[in-house]
Amino acid sequence: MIKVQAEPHPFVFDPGHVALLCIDFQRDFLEAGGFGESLGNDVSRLRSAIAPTQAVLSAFRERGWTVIHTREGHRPDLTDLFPAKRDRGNPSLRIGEEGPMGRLLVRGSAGHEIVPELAPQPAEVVLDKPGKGSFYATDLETILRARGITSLVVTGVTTEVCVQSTVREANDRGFESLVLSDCTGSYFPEFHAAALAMFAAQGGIVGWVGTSADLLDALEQSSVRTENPE
Ligand code: C5J
Repeated sequence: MIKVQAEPHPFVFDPGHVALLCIDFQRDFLEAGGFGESLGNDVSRLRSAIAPTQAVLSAFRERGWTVIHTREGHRPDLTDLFPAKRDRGNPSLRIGEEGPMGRLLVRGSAGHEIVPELAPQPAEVVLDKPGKGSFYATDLETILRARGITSLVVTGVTTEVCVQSTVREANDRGFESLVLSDCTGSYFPEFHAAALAMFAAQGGIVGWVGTSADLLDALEQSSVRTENPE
């Protein structure tokens, strides 16, 4: 078992049953001209999550552990887009309209792709979802159960929308989630802080919150123990 410093108490997981979730690191949310910017957001605020997530991704890849990337987006004919989602707010461009990176939040558009820094490798699962939560209208639960996954390390954007929905959905399905504070990000620093506080409050009512440094430290120590058994 591997033990990681976290709030509200250490996160303990079995390395044979863990997956890394990288939620919606898409150009549409992180780059200028995408869906995030169409809503009036400063997209540069999400970029601090990229470098620490790269380090965690590398650690999972080196160990051959499951990595799952999600992407929020819709079919090109928009048959899976509810009017309630399409018509919400007052964006400069709506979902499905043509922007500088192609049609906003539409599968196959350049903006729908994951940023190159965190691009999936061929063996990794890439899961397209029409909603905010990663379990809604996807086969994520089937994939996790088929692989015997019980613990999730969660990274992604945005903390209080797709990350929060996913971690709550995971919790209700019996998965244990460690959300990495520096590998998640929001256009609103106060929402980022509040969402993280909510996960770990009340004894970890939704999950655990930690840092990439503490996770990587725990992984390193467990490798040393495995290489030099006492
Ligand atoms: C949003 C997401 N914020 N991935 N999506 O609309 O968090």
